[in-house]
Amino acid sequence: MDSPAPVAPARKRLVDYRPPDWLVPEMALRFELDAERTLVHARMRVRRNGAHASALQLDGEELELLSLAVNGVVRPVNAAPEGLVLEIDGDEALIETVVAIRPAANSRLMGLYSSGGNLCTQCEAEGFRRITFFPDRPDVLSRYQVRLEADAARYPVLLANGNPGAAGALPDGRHFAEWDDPFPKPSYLFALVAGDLQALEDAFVTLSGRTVKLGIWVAAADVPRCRHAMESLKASMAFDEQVYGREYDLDVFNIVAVHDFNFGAMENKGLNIFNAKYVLADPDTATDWDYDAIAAIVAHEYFHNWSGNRVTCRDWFQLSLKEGFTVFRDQQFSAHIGSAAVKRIEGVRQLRASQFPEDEGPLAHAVRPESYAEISNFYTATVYDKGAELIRMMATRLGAAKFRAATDRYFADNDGTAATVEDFLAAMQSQGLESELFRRWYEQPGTPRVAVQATHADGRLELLIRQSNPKLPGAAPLPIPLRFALFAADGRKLLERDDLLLTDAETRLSIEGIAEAPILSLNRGFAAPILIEPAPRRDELLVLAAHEDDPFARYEAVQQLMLSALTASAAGGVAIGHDEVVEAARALLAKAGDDPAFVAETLLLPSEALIGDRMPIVDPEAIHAAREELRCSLLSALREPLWAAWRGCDAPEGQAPRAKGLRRLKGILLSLLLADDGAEATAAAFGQFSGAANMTDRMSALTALSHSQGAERDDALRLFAARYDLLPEVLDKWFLAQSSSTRPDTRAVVEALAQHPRFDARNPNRLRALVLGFAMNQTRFHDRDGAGYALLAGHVLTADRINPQSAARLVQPLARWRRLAEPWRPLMRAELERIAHTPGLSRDLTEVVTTSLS
Ligand code: 0A1
Ligand code: ZN
Repeated sequence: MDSPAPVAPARKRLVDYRPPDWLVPEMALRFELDAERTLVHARMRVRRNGAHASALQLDGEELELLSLAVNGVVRPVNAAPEGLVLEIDGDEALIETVVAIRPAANSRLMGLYSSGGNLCTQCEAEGFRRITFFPDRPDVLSRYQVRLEADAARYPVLLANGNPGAAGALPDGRHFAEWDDPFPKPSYLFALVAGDLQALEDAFVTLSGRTVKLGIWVAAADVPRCRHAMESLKASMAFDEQVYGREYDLDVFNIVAVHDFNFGAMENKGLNIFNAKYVLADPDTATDWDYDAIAAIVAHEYFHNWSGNRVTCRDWFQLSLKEGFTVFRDQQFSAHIGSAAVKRIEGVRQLRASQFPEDEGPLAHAVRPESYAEISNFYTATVYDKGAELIRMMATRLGAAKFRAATDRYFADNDGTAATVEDFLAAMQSQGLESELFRRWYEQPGTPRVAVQATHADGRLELLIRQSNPKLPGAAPLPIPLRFALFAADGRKLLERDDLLLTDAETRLSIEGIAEAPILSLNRGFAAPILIEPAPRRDELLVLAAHEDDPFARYEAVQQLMLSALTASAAGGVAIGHDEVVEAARALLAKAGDDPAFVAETLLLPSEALIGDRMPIVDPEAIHAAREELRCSLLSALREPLWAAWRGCDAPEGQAPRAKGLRRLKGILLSLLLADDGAEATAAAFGQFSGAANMTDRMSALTALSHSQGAERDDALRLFAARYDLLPEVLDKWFLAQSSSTRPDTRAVVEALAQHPRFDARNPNRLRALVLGFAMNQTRFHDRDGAGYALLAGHVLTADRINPQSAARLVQPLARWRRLAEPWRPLMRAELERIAHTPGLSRDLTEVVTTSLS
């Protein structure tokens, strides 16, 4: 090794939280905008917070300090690289600074940066310190007044938070615009945008009759592709009024789409900034999945106006206070505008695909972590999605009316403040929730296991229910709402219970009047984010698959049948349980026309990653072989019904739920029809591709073809690239289709695509499509010689010099080395070590790598 092992970076701890020494009630900012060198003039009124003699500490990063004055008295400019420390006499002061920053050179996409010729900002979590000196922490709330000045031709549109004020011309072809935000906010919610943009405009009249002007700002050519985002915004505003009593509070609400963005979108007060992928849509360029994601993310950012902005977080350990709650709110919205059952199935699939593995691996952390080195690494599935599951459990336990009363209380008690998880729990407790118990969920990492032993005799069923958490043996038991039902062997439902709350490590239940030994259906509706052990037997699952009336539980029964066949086959090398899966699939196909969306979700085989998660040691080759074998069994047993169902999937255009369900089913059937890469299916896929009237059908055909050896595959890829060359978010689909291919040449293709003129390692979307797409490709990432891991490690190291947040996310597939079988395990570990021993790594990447190796 060429350098010593890296030292884990210093960590901040929740227990060390102290209120800020100084507050900043008012902040006035003037920007002289320029891509190369922007000048930021800040005037802030600071006030001592309590009786103490501490200096005023201002954070700053990559700022060139040009001048500094305290109460009008100029001070020498000798800023430390990490900020300024100012001794202040008296309890109040006026601090004036001028700094220079370099947006065009900002490849981290944090602070003020340039994207596609426009200027924009990203301040969450700690980006504001890259714009000006400030106590950059969420419990310092200020009233902002902002003046933007820029070249009028290059940046005709100037936007910031709050309501618009004066605007006009300046000498030398420049102009200005002023913005005033009456709501005190933390610095992470600050935003500005300057660019050559046009808006799709609309208006919304609030519950109390105020008219809000809405604008979605994009390049002129993209304006027609903003309609769906606008409809989603208006629907979100109405939903938050109806379901939560929350009204919008400014005169304007603006959204801006940018092509270079680290995450999905950002809830800056009155000026949301979005990754363009989650704004732009029309039937020719966006799949139904894209449409749904846009609606969900527009809603998510809008809902933050209350859960996040009006009530913000005291410190970053409380991140899930705003994120878990807001994800739950956007999930409710998606269920409301689509099919609740299908949304729940999709939500659980996502939770199991990203959060469960996180909770089992070295990067596991509590929903409210106790420490972090780099907060950007904690925008995780655990904080977001498990956090949402915790809110869901509380909402279910209280029931809709009390949950609403509790959220009203939370908003009323904490409006205009920076709150904690305890504040939320207190509001829930006011309506009767067992908040002291639920708090444990925020503190314990790991997915709880619930094991149920049933004994039946003399008409009585005895259940012994045990909970455990392998991450934290002996931890205090969690409150687990366990919804369950009992079924007879002939499918009759014998009993249903929705109100059971497990509070102990062991719970005994005795149920009288059960004539025969029943089949248990546990965790219906996935009411709790837990693993049930053991799964029911295959004969029991067939009964549940046919007779459960809870749609999630019915879905789950089929998935369990598949998983039990797949894990057994992968471990034993012989096909096991295929007949039951075929039987369940045949029954589903027979009912495909009734509920195509449900049938689609249920027919979809568990991913190779999920199969691996259910096995003690992961052998990627055995898992791939087992899954392919099951696909082929399904195809050979059900060839005719599959073809018939695929032909029956023609859907009307548009976003009606049934049409979307039919298209989803069509895509899943097509991929099954291609299980043996037969000529007839390949031709059919190409036919679907070239005849498609929408992106959903086109993309499902391209994805199915991407694995094929047929000549149609290359033709389809070529046609797609030619058609969408100039639309970056669409071209990402083309990169992803190739990096996710199961073909043996995929690694070579990915290496070639990294040299493609349209590949750009500085663009997070493109990097994800090509490199993360490949790293998630369980079939091709795990080469026996470790070349796939080396490829990823190379991109991680390059990315780290450009954008540490990107690098820290890209490296995470390597964190799973411990669970892999030989020969993969040491090869993956070696690549992590290679990264770890590279000098000059960012704090972001160092934290992930050292935690993964420890
Ligand atoms: N609060 C945003 C997530 C977000 C976090 C950090 C970002 O920049 C590095 C951007 C967005 C949300 O939950 O949508
Ligand atoms: Zn959020």
